[in-house]
Amino acid sequence: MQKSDGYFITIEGIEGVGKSTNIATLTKFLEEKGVEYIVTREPGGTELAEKIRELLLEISEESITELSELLLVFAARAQHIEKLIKPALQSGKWVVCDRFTDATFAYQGGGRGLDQKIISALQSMVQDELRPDLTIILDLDPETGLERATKRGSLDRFEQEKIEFFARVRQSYLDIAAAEPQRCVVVDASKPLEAVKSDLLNMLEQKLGTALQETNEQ
Ligand code: Z5A
Repeated sequence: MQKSDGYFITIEGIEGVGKSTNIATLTKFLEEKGVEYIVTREPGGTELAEKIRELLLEISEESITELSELLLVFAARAQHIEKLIKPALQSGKWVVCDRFTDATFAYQGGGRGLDQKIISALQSMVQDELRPDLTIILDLDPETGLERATKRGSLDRFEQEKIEFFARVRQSYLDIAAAEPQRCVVVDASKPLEAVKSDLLNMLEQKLGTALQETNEQ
């Protein structure tokens, strides 16, 4: 990416962790700083990728194999990157994405137990050099996350997994954060919403100073 390109932020965590809720805080922050941005999500973000999302989330009679699930996730991502993410970044917009490839390492890798090397190979093939500039990992114990998700309504195919599955997903996210401290920030999402919001805003002020200055100078 060129210097004039936008900044790529992803937000991650297990179900019910509060991604949607905290994206609202993040986008309000960007608006106040005068940043042009788009918000998108994975799987999804384009018409075709949203159709793939439906296939991934619906509960159907024919079970999806682990490899099919992985390939569907990357098929949606390939479309999303070429049709939405890259054009937005190249036009100087910031991109806020609800989940990205860390979710694949966490769910298909940690959760399902698929080989990380296969995921890395697909990542290189589909994304080339594209990686998030900042990844916010909202961290919460799976019991609380599922409790929050359950209160919200009926559960999708992933949300019906056992608690052990989500414990592995959570651990994978924490491993990613430990391996890439420059890119990833872990926010404790078990606190009351106002406290999470305040932690998030403090972190954004600290982390985004240079990027905001560069954007405003362009
Ligand atoms: N998936 C995958 O397997 N591989 C991949 O590569 C990708 C995805 C990209 C869809 O994702 C599924 O796709 C996902 C993994 C898989 N698995 N599932 N399920 P999704 O992001 O659309 O699904 P989700 O995780 O269920 O997200 P969500 O439904 O949007 O939840 P959320 O955004 O994290 O939570 P929320 O809606 O903001 O908050 C949930 C409730 O908790 C709500 O009532 C809030 O008011 C409340 N809340 C939030 N924060 C707090 C605090 N701090 N205290 C108390 N209550 C709170």
